[in-house]
Order: sequence, then structure tokens, then C-alpha cells
Amino acid sequence: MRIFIAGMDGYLGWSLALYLAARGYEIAGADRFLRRKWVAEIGSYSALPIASPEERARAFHENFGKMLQLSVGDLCDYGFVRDSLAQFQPDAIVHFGQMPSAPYSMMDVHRSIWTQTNNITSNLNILWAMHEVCPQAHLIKLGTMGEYGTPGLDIPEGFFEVEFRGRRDRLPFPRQPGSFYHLSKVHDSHNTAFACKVFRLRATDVMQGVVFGTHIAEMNVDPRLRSRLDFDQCFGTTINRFCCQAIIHHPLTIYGAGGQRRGYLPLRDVMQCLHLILQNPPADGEYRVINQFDECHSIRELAQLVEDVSRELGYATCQTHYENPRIEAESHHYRPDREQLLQLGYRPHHDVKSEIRIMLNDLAQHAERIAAKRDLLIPDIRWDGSRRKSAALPAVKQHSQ
Ligand code: USQ
Repeated sequence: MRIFIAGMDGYLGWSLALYLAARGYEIAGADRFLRRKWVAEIGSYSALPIASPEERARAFHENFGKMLQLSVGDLCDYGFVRDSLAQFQPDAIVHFGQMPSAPYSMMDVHRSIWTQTNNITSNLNILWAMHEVCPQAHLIKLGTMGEYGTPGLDIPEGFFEVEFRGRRDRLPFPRQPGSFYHLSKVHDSHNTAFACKVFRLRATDVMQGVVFGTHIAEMNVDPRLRSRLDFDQCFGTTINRFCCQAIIHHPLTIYGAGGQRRGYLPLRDVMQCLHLILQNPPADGEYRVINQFDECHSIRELAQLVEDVSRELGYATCQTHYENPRIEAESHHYRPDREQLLQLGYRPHHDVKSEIRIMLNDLAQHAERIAAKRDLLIPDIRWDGSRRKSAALPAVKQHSQ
């Protein structure tokens, strides 16, 4: 099976390339290393040092016995996308090549417009190129659980039955995203569903929860194959940030009351999910939505899990509530479905707590590197457009045992 990975140098893209190469798949991909540039632009770097693109390619060749087929190019350039797909003729395309950060998209008008232009254009290019040169391929489009927002209802997988004025229909579940980034993914979902209808393409829109984790097994053989792990306020996601904070005895940065609930899943289980989705494509013309996460937790529960494990390992960790820089519900109903992955055979391998233990051990040797950027741990990108370092809320206590 031939798989094309758009965004092959990123956190998920690189991991998937190794995971699939180790299982005998023919892999090609594209990237222009924007993730490396964005993180540098906001003054940070990966907590785990990563190899340069050239070193990664050498390590891939030495470990897998074949060349890494990575084209350097812009997914917003239609000619580049069409020619790459025409040449490789993939059975499946996994689209990770987008700007993934909610705070980055909220920084200012330029980054907001750039996020939407970049994300929506790249996806449209892939849809049109599929139509033109590989209409039988299966698109696996990375969406986000954040497209749904936090409604007061349970969240189905993409669609729900609704009755209105005596008539029933199966309609897309309402999307109420919480940032311009999340909105870009909603636009992609509509474009992808429409392209499936009019071009008869097949696509799986993966509504993915927050991913965390420092490595997958395929990276253990060679440090040059290591994944990046960001911890800054834009590109670091909650658990990854909390683990980096614990390692350097920085208080865990809970935004607001900490009752925000999300679905989480470890990087290694993401690989298993995507593999199952690749092996079980939808029918011609079908637009399928799959919710992808393992466990739902509130931020307070997560902070407690990280604190518990880090104390077991000897780190004196505490939690602090910061004024929430985002505009979001801090206490809400959250019960999303995730039936389809279980039906495809997905079985979670690692619970959040055991994965946190692995992460803390991986990160321990890079504590100095993280400590050098400790200023980036306090959020100052605010959803209302102002920008200032938020002080810990005086009314909310700092927890420590
Ligand atoms: N949060 C904290 N402290 C922190 C960082 C975040 O309390 O130090 C809170 C946020 O306020 C938010 C929640 O944790 O309520 C999740 O924030 P996050 O930064 O971990 O995740 P988010 O911005 O939602 O975005 C991440 C990825 C994005 C993906 C999304 C899945 O960056 O690409 O689409 O997770 S989901 O959250 O399900 O929409």
C-alpha cells in the first residue's frame, strides 16, 4: 500500500512515517519545515532535541534500508501538490500539513488570516488534485475534536438524527469551535464533505483529541529518529507542557478553573488508530467522520495525574491556576462518542498515567534545555487580542502536597 503523508516532518507526520515504514508500507511525503520555523519564531525549540531534515533522511535510510521520499514544497502551491500525487499515485493520503495551534491563530490579524488561508488552501489543493490525478485514493484528513466545541449535548461522530417541526433528518452535528485555528478545520470539513459528494472521493475526517507522548517504539533504535516535543504556549499541548513543567519544578499551568474537559490519546495509540483507518477505507464517494481519543479528563484531573506521577519519581511538583488567556467554558458537559474506532478493532495500549511516567523519564535528561525557556511556560496570548503575562489568580490557591 502506498501512503502519501502531507506534513511528514511534524510531530504526527514523522511518527506515522516511521510506524508505516517499519510495517512495509511504501511512504512518500511533503513538507517545508514550517513547524520548525513557527516554534523558532516564538522563541522556542523542541524539548527533545531533533535531528535536521538531512540527518533524519540519513537515519531513515540506515534504519529502513530505503530512501526517505520527502519532497520539499508548499501545499498551497497547486502544481506542487498535483505533481507530487500524480507521480506517487498513492492509495491513501494523510493530511497533517497544517498549522495546528489555537493560540498562534489568535495572536494577531496576520497569523489569523495566514492560519485559515494556509490550512484551507492546502486542503482544497489536495481535494482538487485527488479529483484530477488519483480519484480512487483515500484521504485521511486530520480534523479536531475542537470542531464540536463544548455543547450541552453528547457529541456523536460527525452526524446526528434530528427532528424539527415534525420532520426528521440526519445532519452534520453543529460545530462551535473555540479559535480561528479550530474554525479552519471546520471549513475543511465542509469542503471535504462537499468534494466527496461532487467528485465521488472517499475521505475520513478524523476528529482527534489532544495528543501527548514523547516517542513511539520505532524511534528507540536511533536518537536521530526521535520526534519533536513542544512545550511553549502555542505548540505545546496540555500534558506535554505539564510534563515539561514538572521536570523543572515549574508549577503546572492550569488555565482558569481547570474544569475544561477534553479527549486525550497517546502518540503511540494515534498510530494504531490511523493504521486501522488506513486498512479500512470508506466506500467511493463516502465522507466518514471518526472521533479519535482515549480518555476524557478535566485539566485539573490531568494536573493531578502529572503531579502524582512526578512525585512518585521524586519531583516536587505543584499546580497553579493562571488567569485563563482563552475564552472558553471552564466547567461543562463533555461526553463524545468514539464507537467507530472500537468497531474497527482499536484497543488502547497505554493509559494516561503510564504514558506520563514514560514521558517524565524521557524528558528528565533534557531538563536544562527546558529550564532555559521557562519564560515561555506562562501564557500571554489572549483570545481578546491583548497580550500580557497573566499573573496567577490571587483568589485561586496553589496546590501542593
Ligand atoms: N490548558 C491549560 N494549561 C496549559 C495549556 C492548556 O489549562 O498550559 C488548557 C486550555 O485552556 C484548553 C485545554 O487545556 O482548555 C486544551 O488546550 P491545548 O493547548 O492542550 O489544546 P488545544 O489548544 O485545544 O489544541 C490541541 C492541538 C490542536 C488539536 C486540539 C485537539 O494543538 O492541534 O486540534 O488539541 S482538541 O483540544 O480536542 O480540539
